[in-house]
Amino acid sequence: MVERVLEAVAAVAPEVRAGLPGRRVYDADENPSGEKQLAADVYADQLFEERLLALNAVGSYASEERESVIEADEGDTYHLAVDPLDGSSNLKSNNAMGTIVAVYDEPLPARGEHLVASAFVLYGPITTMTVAHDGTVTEYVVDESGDRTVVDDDVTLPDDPVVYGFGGRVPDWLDDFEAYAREIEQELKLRYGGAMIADVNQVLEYGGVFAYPALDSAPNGKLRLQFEGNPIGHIVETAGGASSDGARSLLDVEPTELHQRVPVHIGNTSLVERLEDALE
Ligand code: P6P
Repeated sequence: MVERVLEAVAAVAPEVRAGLPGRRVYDADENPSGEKQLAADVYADQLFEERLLALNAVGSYASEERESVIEADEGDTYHLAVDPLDGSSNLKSNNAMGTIVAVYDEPLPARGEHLVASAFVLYGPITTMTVAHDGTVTEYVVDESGDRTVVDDDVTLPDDPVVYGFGGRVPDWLDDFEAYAREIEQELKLRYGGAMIADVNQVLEYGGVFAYPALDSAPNGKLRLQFEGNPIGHIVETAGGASSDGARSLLDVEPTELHQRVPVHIGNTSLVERLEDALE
């Protein structure tokens, strides 16, 4: 049944991509996290809500762009948390961005261990979709009709890390994180583009570490547990890597409210373990 959800996400992706060029302006509203909304954010959110809530197995739809969960008239198997256009601020600079879909089997907010599947669509030079389900990560190319073709049926982090990307402003980093960052920047190549999905995909492809850490100005970081931390942690851990809020797997973080933020660190297990040691 989860395949129906994934098919629907792939089917919407080309429409989202086609709708981007005319929607690079900011709407009047802000999202529940207090971030300005692009017309593209609202458009993508409406498309995904319409198509996903229409599926019998979907019991509810939650979005980074909306204050509360939308209950389906019927269906109660899956509860979706969607970031319709992650990194949409990259639209104005014509850089990559993505969609994240988390499929939980419990009402939201839910722990990451209740993820049945996690997926992201990357709107890069090519539209790809990466899915963690049943212990495997699969990468697809999505064509203009929304059909998927497998390009990697067992995505696994390379053993030798190559890239790193750390969010937040350096003066805002906590001292222990900064010390870790100073070590990593001597060892790896900087790859940070301002859209989590594109940066995480660099880590999946080349090996390394991505983090949006706790900051002096934001002790819980910037990224949202339900919509970003859990699904990306699920994908990276399924691909043989690790995730952490600084102390534990993101999938073990106790959910308290729908839009709660969490420090996010993902990548090769050795690099994530070094980070946790540095933050102890
Ligand atoms: P900054 C995009 O707004 C996002 O939520 C993530 O996709 C990305 O990793 C992060 O925020 C970028 O934040 O502070 O670098 O603009």
